Amino acid sequence: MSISTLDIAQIRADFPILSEKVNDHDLVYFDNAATSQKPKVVIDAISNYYTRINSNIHRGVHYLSQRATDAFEETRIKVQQHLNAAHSHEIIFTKGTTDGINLVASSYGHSFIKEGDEVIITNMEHHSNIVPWQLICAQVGASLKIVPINDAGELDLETYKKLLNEKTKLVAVNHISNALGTINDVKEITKAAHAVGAVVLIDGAQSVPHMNVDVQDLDADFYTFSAHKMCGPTGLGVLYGKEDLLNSMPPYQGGGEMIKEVFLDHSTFADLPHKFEAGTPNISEVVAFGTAIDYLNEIGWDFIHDQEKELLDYATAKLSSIEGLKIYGEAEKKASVISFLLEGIHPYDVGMILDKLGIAVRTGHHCTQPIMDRFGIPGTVRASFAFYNTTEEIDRLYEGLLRVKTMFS
Ligand code: C6P
Repeated sequence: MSISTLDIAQIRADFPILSEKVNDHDLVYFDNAATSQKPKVVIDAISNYYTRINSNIHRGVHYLSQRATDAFEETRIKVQQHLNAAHSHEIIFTKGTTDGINLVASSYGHSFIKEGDEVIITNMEHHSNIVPWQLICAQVGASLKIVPINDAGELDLETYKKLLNEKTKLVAVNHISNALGTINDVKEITKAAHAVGAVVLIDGAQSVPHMNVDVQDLDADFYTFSAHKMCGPTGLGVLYGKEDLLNSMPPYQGGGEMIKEVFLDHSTFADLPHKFEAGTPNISEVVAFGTAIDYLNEIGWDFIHDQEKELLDYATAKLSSIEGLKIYGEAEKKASVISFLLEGIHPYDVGMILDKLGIAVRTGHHCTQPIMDRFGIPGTVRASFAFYNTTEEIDRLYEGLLRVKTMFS
Protein backbone atom coordinates (compact mmCIF):
# COMPACT_ATOMS: atom_id res chain seq x y z
CA MET A 1 0.00 0.00 0.00
CA SER A 2 1.41 3.44 -0.78
CA ILE A 3 0.90 5.95 1.98
CA SER A 4 0.00 9.49 1.11
CA THR A 5 1.30 12.48 3.04
CA LEU A 6 -2.30 13.39 3.73
CA ASP A 7 -2.97 10.07 5.52
CA ILE A 8 0.02 10.59 7.78
CA ALA A 9 -0.88 14.22 8.47
CA GLN A 10 -4.35 13.09 9.56
CA ILE A 11 -2.93 10.33 11.73
CA ARG A 12 -0.42 12.67 13.35
CA ALA A 13 -3.24 15.05 14.22
CA ASP A 14 -4.68 12.24 16.40
CA PHE A 15 -1.63 12.49 18.70
CA PRO A 16 -1.59 15.81 20.62
CA ILE A 17 2.01 15.39 21.83
CA LEU A 18 3.34 15.29 18.27
CA SER A 19 2.61 19.03 17.99
CA GLU A 20 4.76 19.85 21.01
CA LYS A 21 7.97 21.87 20.74
CA VAL A 22 11.13 20.59 22.41
CA ASN A 23 13.99 23.06 22.84
CA ASP A 24 12.21 25.35 20.35
CA HIS A 25 12.08 22.65 17.68
CA ASP A 26 9.16 20.55 16.47
CA LEU A 27 9.35 17.30 18.40
CA VAL A 28 10.71 14.29 16.51
CA TYR A 29 9.78 11.27 18.60
CA PHE A 30 11.95 8.26 17.75
CA ASP A 31 11.74 6.46 21.09
CA ASN A 32 8.73 4.34 20.25
CA ALA A 33 10.32 1.07 21.36
CA ALA A 34 10.49 2.52 24.89
CA THR A 35 6.87 3.64 24.78
CA SER A 36 4.56 4.77 22.02
CA GLN A 37 2.63 8.02 22.06
CA LYS A 38 -1.11 8.01 22.79
CA PRO A 39 -3.87 9.20 20.48
CA LYS A 40 -6.44 11.61 21.88
CA VAL A 41 -9.15 8.94 21.83
CA VAL A 42 -7.12 6.90 24.36
CA ILE A 43 -6.42 9.94 26.55
CA ASP A 44 -10.14 10.80 26.39
CA ALA A 45 -11.11 7.21 27.24
CA ILE A 46 -9.25 7.49 30.57
CA SER A 47 -10.90 10.80 31.33
CA ASN A 48 -14.32 9.47 30.29
CA TYR A 49 -13.89 6.42 32.50
CA TYR A 50 -13.25 8.54 35.59
CA THR A 51 -15.90 11.11 34.64
CA ARG A 52 -18.74 8.70 33.88
CA ILE A 53 -18.00 5.08 34.80
CA ASN A 54 -15.56 4.90 37.72
CA SER A 55 -16.36 2.03 40.05
CA ASN A 56 -14.71 -1.17 41.21
CA ILE A 57 -15.30 -4.23 39.07
CA HIS A 58 -16.61 -7.76 39.59
CA ARG A 59 -17.89 -6.72 43.03
CA GLY A 60 -21.01 -4.58 42.98
CA VAL A 61 -24.53 -5.15 41.73
CA HIS A 62 -24.95 -1.43 41.18
CA TYR A 63 -25.11 0.20 37.78
CA LEU A 64 -21.64 1.76 37.73
CA SER A 65 -19.91 -1.40 38.89
CA GLN A 66 -21.61 -3.36 36.16
CA ARG A 67 -20.73 -0.78 33.51
CA ALA A 68 -17.10 -0.75 34.64
CA THR A 69 -17.00 -4.56 34.67
CA ASP A 70 -18.50 -4.74 31.17
CA ALA A 71 -16.02 -2.17 29.82
CA PHE A 72 -13.12 -4.01 31.48
CA GLU A 73 -14.19 -7.40 30.15
CA GLU A 74 -14.80 -6.01 26.66
CA THR A 75 -11.09 -5.25 26.44
CA ARG A 76 -10.28 -8.84 27.36
CA ILE A 77 -12.34 -9.97 24.36
CA LYS A 78 -10.60 -7.42 22.11
CA VAL A 79 -7.20 -8.75 23.21
CA GLN A 80 -8.36 -12.34 22.68
CA GLN A 81 -9.47 -11.46 19.15
CA HIS A 82 -6.28 -9.52 18.47
CA LEU A 83 -4.09 -12.48 19.46
CA ASN A 84 -6.54 -15.07 18.07
CA ALA A 85 -6.53 -16.86 21.43
CA ALA A 86 -8.99 -19.72 21.74
CA HIS A 87 -10.60 -18.40 24.95
CA SER A 88 -10.92 -14.99 26.60
CA HIS A 89 -10.01 -16.55 29.97
CA GLU A 90 -6.55 -17.26 28.54
CA ILE A 91 -5.95 -13.49 28.65
CA ILE A 92 -4.54 -12.34 32.00
CA PHE A 93 -4.10 -8.62 32.70
CA THR A 94 -0.72 -7.83 34.26
CA LYS A 95 1.32 -4.71 35.01
CA GLY A 96 3.32 -5.21 31.81
CA THR A 97 5.63 -7.59 29.96
CA THR A 98 8.00 -7.75 32.93
CA ASP A 99 5.16 -8.72 35.25
CA GLY A 100 3.91 -11.38 32.80
CA ILE A 101 7.34 -13.01 32.58
CA ASN A 102 7.77 -12.93 36.37
CA LEU A 103 4.33 -14.50 36.76
CA VAL A 104 5.30 -17.46 34.59
CA ALA A 105 8.83 -17.76 36.04
CA SER A 106 7.46 -17.81 39.56
CA SER A 107 4.24 -19.81 39.18
CA TYR A 108 5.18 -22.24 36.39
CA GLY A 109 8.82 -22.28 37.45
CA HIS A 110 8.22 -23.27 41.06
CA SER A 111 5.82 -26.02 40.03
CA PHE A 112 7.45 -27.51 36.96
CA ILE A 113 11.17 -26.64 36.89
CA LYS A 114 13.23 -28.86 39.17
CA GLU A 115 16.85 -29.42 40.15
CA GLY A 116 18.92 -30.56 37.16
CA ASP A 117 16.42 -29.16 34.62
CA GLU A 118 17.39 -26.64 31.97
CA VAL A 119 15.88 -23.34 30.81
CA ILE A 120 16.93 -21.82 27.48
CA ILE A 121 17.07 -18.08 26.80
CA THR A 122 18.99 -16.16 24.15
CA ASN A 123 21.81 -13.64 24.02
CA MET A 124 19.37 -11.02 22.70
CA GLU A 125 16.83 -10.92 25.52
CA HIS A 126 15.71 -7.85 27.41
CA HIS A 127 16.76 -7.99 31.08
CA SER A 128 13.09 -8.76 31.86
CA ASN A 129 13.47 -12.05 30.03
CA ILE A 130 16.83 -12.89 31.65
CA VAL A 131 16.73 -12.00 35.34
CA PRO A 132 13.48 -13.84 36.26
CA TRP A 133 14.95 -17.04 34.75
CA GLN A 134 18.26 -16.54 36.57
CA LEU A 135 16.31 -16.17 39.81
CA ILE A 136 14.13 -19.24 39.36
CA CYS A 137 17.04 -21.39 38.15
CA ALA A 138 19.06 -20.40 41.23
CA GLN A 139 16.10 -21.10 43.51
CA VAL A 140 15.33 -24.58 42.19
CA GLY A 141 18.83 -25.67 41.09
CA ALA A 142 18.19 -25.63 37.33
CA SER A 143 20.68 -24.31 34.77
CA LEU A 144 20.31 -21.59 32.20
CA LYS A 145 21.46 -22.20 28.61
CA ILE A 146 22.05 -19.38 26.16
CA VAL A 147 21.42 -19.31 22.41
CA PRO A 148 24.19 -17.24 20.76
CA ILE A 149 23.73 -14.58 18.08
CA ASN A 150 25.72 -13.94 14.91
CA ASP A 151 27.31 -10.68 13.79
CA ALA A 152 24.13 -9.62 11.99
CA GLY A 153 22.22 -9.97 15.25
CA GLU A 154 20.35 -13.16 14.33
CA LEU A 155 19.85 -16.19 16.56
CA ASP A 156 22.00 -19.21 15.86
CA LEU A 157 19.18 -21.72 15.47
CA GLU A 158 21.53 -24.64 14.79
CA THR A 159 23.09 -24.21 18.23
CA TYR A 160 19.63 -23.71 19.74
CA LYS A 161 18.49 -27.07 18.42
CA LYS A 162 21.60 -28.72 19.84
CA LEU A 163 20.88 -27.19 23.27
CA LEU A 164 17.41 -28.76 23.37
CA ASN A 165 17.15 -32.08 25.18
CA GLU A 166 14.88 -33.97 27.59
CA LYS A 167 16.10 -31.79 30.48
CA THR A 168 14.86 -28.61 28.77
CA LYS A 169 11.70 -27.49 30.54
CA LEU A 170 11.19 -24.01 29.17
CA VAL A 171 12.41 -21.78 26.35
CA ALA A 172 12.03 -18.00 26.73
CA VAL A 173 12.65 -15.84 23.65
CA ASN A 174 11.65 -12.46 22.34
CA HIS A 175 9.67 -12.20 19.12
CA ILE A 176 11.44 -8.96 18.18
CA SER A 177 14.63 -7.63 19.78
CA ASN A 178 14.21 -4.13 21.23
CA ALA A 179 17.90 -3.31 20.72
CA LEU A 180 18.61 -4.92 17.33
CA GLY A 181 15.19 -5.04 15.69
CA THR A 182 15.67 -8.71 14.73
CA ILE A 183 12.42 -10.57 14.06
CA ASN A 184 12.90 -14.09 15.41
CA ASP A 185 11.35 -17.19 13.90
CA VAL A 186 9.40 -17.99 17.05
CA LYS A 187 7.21 -20.53 15.25
CA GLU A 188 10.22 -22.64 14.37
CA ILE A 189 11.72 -22.13 17.85
CA THR A 190 8.44 -23.25 19.46
CA LYS A 191 8.11 -26.31 17.23
CA ALA A 192 11.62 -27.48 18.13
CA ALA A 193 11.00 -26.91 21.86
CA HIS A 194 7.74 -28.84 21.75
CA ALA A 195 9.53 -31.76 20.12
CA VAL A 196 11.48 -32.27 23.39
CA GLY A 197 8.45 -31.54 25.59
CA ALA A 198 9.48 -28.01 26.65
CA VAL A 199 7.07 -25.10 26.89
CA VAL A 200 7.78 -21.74 25.28
CA LEU A 201 7.30 -18.20 26.56
CA ILE A 202 7.44 -15.52 23.89
CA ASP A 203 8.23 -11.94 24.92
CA GLY A 204 6.06 -9.97 22.52
CA ALA A 205 6.79 -6.50 23.93
CA GLN A 206 8.13 -5.30 20.55
CA SER A 207 6.02 -7.44 18.22
CA VAL A 208 2.36 -7.00 19.21
CA PRO A 209 2.51 -3.22 18.59
CA HIS A 210 3.75 -3.71 15.03
CA MET A 211 2.29 -6.84 13.52
CA ASN A 212 -0.56 -9.33 13.60
CA VAL A 213 0.23 -12.06 16.12
CA ASP A 214 -1.67 -15.36 16.11
CA VAL A 215 -0.85 -17.32 19.25
CA GLN A 216 -2.62 -20.42 17.96
CA ASP A 217 -0.71 -20.42 14.70
CA LEU A 218 2.57 -19.93 16.63
CA ASP A 219 1.43 -22.63 19.07
CA ALA A 220 2.81 -20.35 21.82
CA ASP A 221 2.38 -21.63 25.37
CA PHE A 222 2.81 -18.17 26.90
CA TYR A 223 2.90 -14.84 25.09
CA THR A 224 3.30 -11.54 26.90
CA PHE A 225 3.36 -7.84 26.01
CA SER A 226 2.77 -4.30 27.35
CA ALA A 227 -0.10 -1.95 26.51
CA HIS A 228 2.01 1.20 26.65
CA LYS A 229 4.04 0.27 23.57
CA MET A 230 0.87 0.04 21.45
CA CYS A 231 -0.80 3.40 22.02
CA GLY A 232 -2.26 2.25 25.35
CA PRO A 233 -1.66 3.37 28.93
CA THR A 234 1.35 2.56 31.11
CA GLY A 235 1.23 0.07 33.98
CA LEU A 236 -0.73 -2.53 32.01
CA GLY A 237 0.17 -5.65 30.10
CA VAL A 238 -1.16 -8.98 28.98
CA LEU A 239 -0.11 -12.53 29.57
CA TYR A 240 -1.64 -15.08 27.23
CA GLY A 241 -1.34 -18.67 28.39
CA LYS A 242 -2.82 -21.90 27.08
CA GLU A 243 -5.82 -22.85 29.20
CA ASP A 244 -4.48 -26.22 30.39
CA LEU A 245 -1.14 -24.70 31.39
CA LEU A 246 -2.71 -21.80 33.28
CA ASN A 247 -5.07 -24.24 35.02
CA SER A 248 -2.14 -26.39 36.09
CA MET A 249 -0.30 -23.44 37.68
CA PRO A 250 -0.71 -22.11 41.24
CA PRO A 251 -1.70 -18.45 41.77
CA TYR A 252 1.12 -15.93 41.54
CA GLN A 253 -0.22 -13.54 44.16
CA GLY A 254 -2.91 -13.92 46.81
CA GLY A 255 -5.62 -11.41 47.68
CA GLY A 256 -9.11 -10.30 46.78
CA GLU A 257 -10.66 -11.23 43.43
CA MET A 258 -8.52 -14.35 42.90
CA ILE A 259 -10.34 -16.59 45.40
CA LYS A 260 -13.43 -18.77 45.43
CA GLU A 261 -13.65 -19.19 49.20
CA VAL A 262 -11.40 -18.15 52.07
CA PHE A 263 -11.24 -19.90 55.43
CA LEU A 264 -8.79 -19.06 58.16
CA ASP A 265 -6.71 -22.15 57.49
CA HIS A 266 -6.95 -22.40 53.70
CA SER A 267 -8.49 -20.91 50.53
CA THR A 268 -9.80 -22.12 47.21
CA PHE A 269 -9.09 -20.20 44.05
CA ALA A 270 -11.16 -18.56 41.34
CA ASP A 271 -11.31 -19.90 37.81
CA LEU A 272 -9.29 -18.36 35.01
CA PRO A 273 -8.54 -15.57 34.39
CA HIS A 274 -9.29 -14.20 37.89
CA LYS A 275 -6.99 -16.71 39.62
CA PHE A 276 -4.09 -14.63 38.33
CA GLU A 277 -5.60 -11.17 38.85
CA ALA A 278 -5.35 -10.50 42.60
CA GLY A 279 -6.59 -7.15 43.90
CA THR A 280 -8.18 -4.19 42.16
CA PRO A 281 -6.69 -4.03 38.67
CA ASN A 282 -5.82 -1.03 36.48
CA ILE A 283 -9.45 -0.58 35.46
CA SER A 284 -9.23 2.75 33.63
CA GLU A 285 -6.09 1.58 31.84
CA VAL A 286 -7.72 -1.65 30.69
CA VAL A 287 -10.77 0.23 29.43
CA ALA A 288 -8.58 2.76 27.58
CA PHE A 289 -6.47 -0.06 26.17
CA GLY A 290 -9.64 -1.37 24.50
CA THR A 291 -9.90 2.02 22.79
CA ALA A 292 -6.23 1.77 21.74
CA ILE A 293 -6.87 -1.61 20.11
CA ASP A 294 -9.90 -0.21 18.28
CA TYR A 295 -7.78 2.72 17.13
CA LEU A 296 -4.99 0.51 15.78
CA ASN A 297 -7.49 -1.79 14.07
CA GLU A 298 -8.97 1.26 12.38
CA ILE A 299 -5.54 2.46 11.21
CA GLY A 300 -5.04 -1.09 9.91
CA TRP A 301 -2.23 -3.55 10.55
CA ASP A 302 -1.21 -3.67 6.88
CA PHE A 303 -0.86 0.10 6.89
CA ILE A 304 1.18 0.00 10.11
CA HIS A 305 3.47 -2.66 8.67
CA ASP A 306 3.95 -0.92 5.33
CA GLN A 307 4.57 2.51 6.83
CA GLU A 308 7.10 1.22 9.36
CA LYS A 309 8.87 -0.83 6.68
CA GLU A 310 9.14 2.24 4.48
CA LEU A 311 10.58 4.25 7.41
CA LEU A 312 13.07 1.49 8.26
CA ASP A 313 14.29 1.19 4.65
CA TYR A 314 14.55 4.96 4.22
CA ALA A 315 16.39 5.46 7.53
CA THR A 316 18.75 2.52 6.93
CA ALA A 317 19.81 3.92 3.55
CA LYS A 318 20.10 7.48 4.82
CA LEU A 319 22.02 6.71 8.02
CA SER A 320 24.30 4.19 6.25
CA SER A 321 25.46 6.99 3.99
CA ILE A 322 27.02 8.81 6.97
CA GLU A 323 30.74 8.11 7.17
CA GLY A 324 31.75 6.49 10.45
CA LEU A 325 28.20 5.40 11.34
CA LYS A 326 27.85 1.71 12.12
CA ILE A 327 24.50 -0.02 12.47
CA TYR A 328 24.17 -2.85 15.00
CA GLY A 329 21.49 -5.32 14.00
CA GLU A 330 21.37 -6.16 10.31
CA ALA A 331 19.12 -9.19 10.38
CA GLU A 332 17.40 -10.21 7.19
CA LYS A 333 14.05 -9.89 8.95
CA LYS A 334 13.99 -6.66 10.88
CA ALA A 335 11.50 -4.37 12.59
CA SER A 336 11.59 -0.57 12.62
CA VAL A 337 14.48 -0.17 15.07
CA ILE A 338 17.94 1.15 14.18
CA SER A 339 20.76 0.93 16.72
CA PHE A 340 23.96 2.66 15.73
CA LEU A 341 27.19 4.30 16.84
CA LEU A 342 29.09 7.23 15.40
CA GLU A 343 32.78 6.42 15.37
CA GLY A 344 34.66 8.03 18.26
CA ILE A 345 31.56 9.66 19.80
CA HIS A 346 29.87 8.33 22.95
CA PRO A 347 26.18 7.46 22.37
CA TYR A 348 25.21 9.65 25.34
CA ASP A 349 26.76 12.71 23.67
CA VAL A 350 24.91 11.94 20.44
CA GLY A 351 21.62 11.64 22.33
CA MET A 352 22.20 14.90 24.23
CA ILE A 353 22.89 16.91 21.08
CA LEU A 354 19.95 15.37 19.22
CA ASP A 355 17.74 16.30 22.18
CA LYS A 356 18.84 19.92 21.87
CA LEU A 357 17.52 19.68 18.29
CA GLY A 358 14.17 18.32 19.49
CA ILE A 359 14.91 14.73 18.46
CA ALA A 360 14.14 12.01 21.03
CA VAL A 361 16.22 8.82 20.71
CA ARG A 362 17.26 6.35 23.37
CA THR A 363 20.91 5.90 24.30
CA GLY A 364 22.64 3.24 26.41
CA HIS A 365 22.28 -0.50 26.69
CA HIS A 366 18.49 -0.55 26.28
CA CYS A 367 18.16 -3.08 29.13
CA THR A 368 20.07 -5.57 26.98
CA GLN A 369 23.56 -5.51 28.45
CA PRO A 370 24.43 -9.01 27.14
CA ILE A 371 23.88 -7.76 23.56
CA MET A 372 26.28 -4.88 24.16
CA ASP A 373 28.81 -7.31 25.64
CA ARG A 374 28.39 -9.57 22.60
CA PHE A 375 29.35 -6.69 20.30
CA GLY A 376 31.96 -5.26 22.70
CA ILE A 377 30.31 -1.83 22.91
CA PRO A 378 29.06 0.26 25.86
CA GLY A 379 25.71 0.96 24.28
CA THR A 380 24.14 2.41 21.15
CA VAL A 381 21.97 5.24 19.95
CA ARG A 382 18.57 3.78 19.08
CA ALA A 383 15.97 5.30 16.79
CA SER A 384 12.71 3.37 16.79
CA PHE A 385 9.86 4.29 14.47
CA ALA A 386 6.10 4.11 14.65
CA PHE A 387 3.48 4.41 11.93
CA TYR A 388 2.98 8.12 12.74
CA ASN A 389 6.61 9.01 11.96
CA THR A 390 7.66 10.47 8.62
CA THR A 391 10.60 10.42 6.25
CA GLU A 392 10.94 14.20 6.85
CA GLU A 393 11.62 13.42 10.50
CA ILE A 394 14.30 10.94 9.44
CA ASP A 395 15.85 13.74 7.37
CA ARG A 396 15.99 15.80 10.57
CA LEU A 397 17.76 12.92 12.34
CA TYR A 398 20.22 12.70 9.46
CA GLU A 399 20.94 16.44 9.57
CA GLY A 400 21.26 16.23 13.36
CA LEU A 401 23.84 13.46 13.11
CA LEU A 402 25.86 15.45 10.60
CA ARG A 403 25.82 18.32 13.08
CA VAL A 404 27.02 16.01 15.88
CA LYS A 405 29.88 14.89 13.66
CA THR A 406 30.85 18.48 12.88
CA MET A 407 30.84 19.39 16.57
CA PHE A 408 33.16 16.47 17.39
CA SER A 409 35.48 16.84 14.39
N1 C6P B 1 11.76 -2.21 26.47
C1 C6P B 1 12.89 -0.27 25.55
O1 C6P B 1 13.19 0.91 25.53
P1 C6P B 1 7.88 -3.38 30.36
O2 C6P B 1 8.86 -2.43 30.95
O3 C6P B 1 7.50 -4.46 31.33
O4 C6P B 1 6.70 -2.70 29.73
O5 C6P B 1 8.63 -4.08 29.12
C2 C6P B 1 9.83 -4.74 29.33
C3 C6P B 1 10.38 -5.25 28.03
C4 C6P B 1 10.46 -6.61 27.82
N2 C6P B 1 10.88 -7.12 26.66
C5 C6P B 1 11.24 -6.34 25.64
C6 C6P B 1 11.68 -6.96 24.34
C7 C6P B 1 11.20 -4.95 25.78
O6 C6P B 1 11.56 -4.18 24.76
C8 C6P B 1 10.78 -4.38 27.01
C9 C6P B 1 10.80 -2.90 27.23
C10 C6P B 1 11.84 -0.77 26.53
O7 C6P B 1 13.40 -1.07 24.77
C11 C6P B 1 12.07 -0.23 27.91
S1 C6P B 1 13.53 -0.88 28.66
